[in-house]
Amino acid sequence: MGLFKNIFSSEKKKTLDKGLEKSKTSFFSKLSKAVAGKSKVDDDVLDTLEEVLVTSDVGVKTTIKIIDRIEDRVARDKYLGTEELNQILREEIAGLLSETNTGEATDFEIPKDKKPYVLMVVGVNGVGKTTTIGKLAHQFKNKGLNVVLGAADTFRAAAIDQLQVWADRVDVPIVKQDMGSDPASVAFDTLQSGVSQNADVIIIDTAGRLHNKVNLMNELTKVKRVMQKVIGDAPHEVLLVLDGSTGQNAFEQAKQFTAATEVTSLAVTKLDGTAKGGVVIGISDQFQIPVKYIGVGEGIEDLQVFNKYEFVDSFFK
Ligand SMILES: Nc1nc2c(ncn2[C@@H]2O[C@H](COP(=O)(O)OP(=O)(O)O)[C@@H](O)[C@H]2O)c(=O)[nH]1
Ligand SMILES: [Mg+2]
Repeated sequence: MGLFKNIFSSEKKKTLDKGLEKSKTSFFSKLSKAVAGKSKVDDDVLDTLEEVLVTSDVGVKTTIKIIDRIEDRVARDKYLGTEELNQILREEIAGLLSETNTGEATDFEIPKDKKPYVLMVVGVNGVGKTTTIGKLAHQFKNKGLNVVLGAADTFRAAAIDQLQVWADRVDVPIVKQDMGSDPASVAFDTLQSGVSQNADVIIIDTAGRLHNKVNLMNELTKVKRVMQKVIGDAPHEVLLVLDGSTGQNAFEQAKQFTAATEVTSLAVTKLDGTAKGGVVIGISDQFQIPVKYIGVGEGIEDLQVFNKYEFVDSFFK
């Protein structure tokens, strides 16, 4: 068992390393420039370091915390090379994230007394909701759980088709209606179907146009209310999906969504192929809601449970 676990985690780590390559390269080259020709940590180096973190999408508040920690730790005017500075950064950021009260990385735990367990997925259009649902369904299925998908993004026909493609790929049932039908009605049908099939997990896809509009939030509230007619305490999880490649924009969306609707966990997607991976560090530090998953590719296996330490380790290698 131990051996398999190690093989699996090293595969996982490789995908993560590869996914974060762009963020890393960009960060490292900025960091190297910041300390090039410097022989000690002076105000100038700290200012530049601050700039490097902010431009790597870590966010201003988290950056200030990191700089404070480094100031406390490193004696002023001490000589430090890029490697050493990087090592200190890694330790301080890992330390900072370990103090957030969102706990250790875990999968969604499906409690035995919540059957079916209802997971509602929300987020702005294009962030990766449907893809993340497909990947999650695959993971649940691999654990031997019966999954039912609900196509409550009825805004575009393509959105329904896309969830159907994932349902076929993963080989799980899907409940859908025509484009333009009431999302709450689809959610209702899905929960009824899930109950009658004795499903373990139900995942509801939702539309995500215009997160800053009151009607989207009203629609989500209505979807929830209607689901509760079938399962009183549904949804058990509301997963907000954020597109990591949009950097600070993802941060803004997290702020707006969590203010407007109850979100219980976060997923940050598209960390592969972007230099903005630092945003996960800021989000993880600033929100009380745990980042549960990260998307590191378009493939079915490219969704990882977010582990703060692994992430920092990959980012600052
Ligand atoms: N590279 C990459 N692409 C992703 C990831 N997650 C989703 N995508 C792509 O992002 C696009 C939008 O995803 P989709 O699931 O349709 O977003 P939705 O509108 O929120 O449902 C699709 O082309 C996906 O393949 C990821 O982790 N990495
Ligand atoms: Mg979609």
